[in-house]
Amino acid sequence: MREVIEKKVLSENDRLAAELRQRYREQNILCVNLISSPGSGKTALLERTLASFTPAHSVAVLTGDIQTDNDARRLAHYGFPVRQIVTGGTCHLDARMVGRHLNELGFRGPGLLFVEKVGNLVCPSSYDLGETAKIVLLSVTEGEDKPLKYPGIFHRASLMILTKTDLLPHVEFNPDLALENARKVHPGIDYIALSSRTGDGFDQWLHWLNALQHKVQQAAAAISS
Ligand SMILES: Nc1nc2c(ncn2[C@@H]2O[C@H](COP(=O)(O)OP(=O)(O)OP(=O)(O)O)[C@@H](O)[C@H]2O)c(=O)[nH]1
Ligand SMILES: [Mg+2]
Repeated sequence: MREVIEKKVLSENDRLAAELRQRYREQNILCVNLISSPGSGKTALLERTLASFTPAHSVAVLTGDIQTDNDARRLAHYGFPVRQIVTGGTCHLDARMVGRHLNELGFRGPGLLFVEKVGNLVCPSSYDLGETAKIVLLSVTEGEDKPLKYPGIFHRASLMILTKTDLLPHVEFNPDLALENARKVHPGIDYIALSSRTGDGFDQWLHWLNALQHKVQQAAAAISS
């Protein structure tokens, strides 16, 4: 019985996610989702990323949490539209929540939409939100085995970001082994190591985002021509 209900909920979510995907395509929005365990540095990555943009950038953020609007308050300092989605206990965002908050935010493309998911490596990976790309963050304090323990999200993500690399001298963590484990699960996954504290690796991250945005724009131009 529980399985039947779960399947129904997921198929309704898939329908709404398809609507979001269509909307992103029509409005030329690049939507990237950030997924990680609690505290791996999703909001810190967004803070430094937003700080690197000029006011002319078309960018918005939806950030999910079970409780509090702490992350939205942190991100609002950079002058771009930001909205907190408080799930009130649910461990993931679903497509309905994203659609509703996107309407309230009033963000229209073309542009870049970041969605920070509720900190969790399990539940968020099953919910399609219509995004262009999923990005999984792993911090150097979490252990190299996480891609093997939580393969679902590493399998679905286009990019793995190793975060908090400034802490590497203080922890026992082997980045090569973490990447090797991620590529056992998903051989084609892209990889960037960075620190939101020092900014190391940010050039590579911003370049990755630009390249993806360019690819999406070219695909949209090819469809409309
Ligand atoms: N040293 C160091 N600390 C970091 C870095 N990035 C984030 N932190 C710290 O790690 C803690 C958690 O960072 P957040 O950005 O809030 O992590 P999060 O993934 O958004 O957390 P949730 O939204 O609660 O899941 C904070 O104390 C940050 O200051 C980093 O690159 N280096
Ligand atoms: Mg956060």
